[in-house]
Amino acid sequence: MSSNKLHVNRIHLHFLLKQMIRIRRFEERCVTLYNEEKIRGFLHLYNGEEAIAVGVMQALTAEDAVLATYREHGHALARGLSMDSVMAEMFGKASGCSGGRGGSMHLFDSSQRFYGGSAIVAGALPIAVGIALADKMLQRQAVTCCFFGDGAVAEGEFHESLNLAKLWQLPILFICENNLYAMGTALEIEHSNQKIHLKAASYGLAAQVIDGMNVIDVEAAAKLACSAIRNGAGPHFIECQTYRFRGHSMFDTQLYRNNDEVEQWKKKGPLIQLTQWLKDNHQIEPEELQAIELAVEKEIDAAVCSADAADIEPVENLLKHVYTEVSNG
Ligand SMILES: Cc1ncc(C[n+]2csc(CCOP(=O)(O)OP(=O)(O)O)c2C)c(N)n1
Ligand SMILES: [Mg+2]
Repeated sequence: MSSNKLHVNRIHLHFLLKQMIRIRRFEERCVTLYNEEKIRGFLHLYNGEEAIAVGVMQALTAEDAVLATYREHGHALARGLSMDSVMAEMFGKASGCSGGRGGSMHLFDSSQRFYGGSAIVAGALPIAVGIALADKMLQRQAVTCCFFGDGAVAEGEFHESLNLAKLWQLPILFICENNLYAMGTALEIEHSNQKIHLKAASYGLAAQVIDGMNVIDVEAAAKLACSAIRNGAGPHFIECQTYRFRGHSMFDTQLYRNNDEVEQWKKKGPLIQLTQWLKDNHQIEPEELQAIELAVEKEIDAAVCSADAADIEPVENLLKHVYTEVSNG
């Protein structure tokens, strides 16, 4: 683990660890709830990738906009959506952040400028371009941060979006979560050039590749990029190398990868890495770690309890939130 941690204060390191633990434990509980059929539909877990959402979020302000994929529970929690509202959404309840209409893949909260959650691979990129263009035209001092997977890089929308973002010098931070697989398709059988950041550089974006398992490195890179963007340097691109420890979604036989590979990556997982470093450098006591785990468990228990007790939206609301009002005449 890099020595730059020595320059980060203890309280902040504990905060980062807690955020990653919140996401990990929240999703572990979601697995149980899924098996109990409290949560239905698709469920894609961020297990192993937590350092990216948590690290990048440290560079953003409340004015900035955030977009993510269908693997976005971590981004929503790290952005500051309450666990209650995210859990209720997982249950499909009216008190959920998307009114129970979105579920796991469509977490949304415009009050936090968290614009989803999108089931379409690469679907968030053109939306990010639109949001950043609007912010620029309205002279709002905001960065739009768009998270997406390596699978998005094979889509035309990726190339169109990067091109326009650079052409119009838009304030966008593109974060590619390169976990080596698009569902069951390995990067090397999908891409002629597997150095994703070079594709971004070819459109003129400032682009780099970093260790996405190291939350401090992620935070540092995101802060540098955001500060350049805020100073008018145009869009930036960070490829974060990472790995998902579980299957693509709840149903995945994982025949496309072997167990050794998974175990090797688990050894450098973001929680293990930071916890070990804190212990080795006498920056965390066992009781402090226990207190974090306990506080997270309580928060999750409360979120499950309130989601369970919440109502589903009444059927009279069925036609609300569609583009056109339906006339009775
Ligand atoms: C436009 C589109 N094509 C195909 C799919 C089906 N699909 C769902 S997830 C996925 C793979 C995406 O991989 P990646 O972007 O690397 O994200 P990861 O799951 O690894 O986080 C595909 C092809 C989709 N949802 N949208
Ligand atoms: Mg992927």
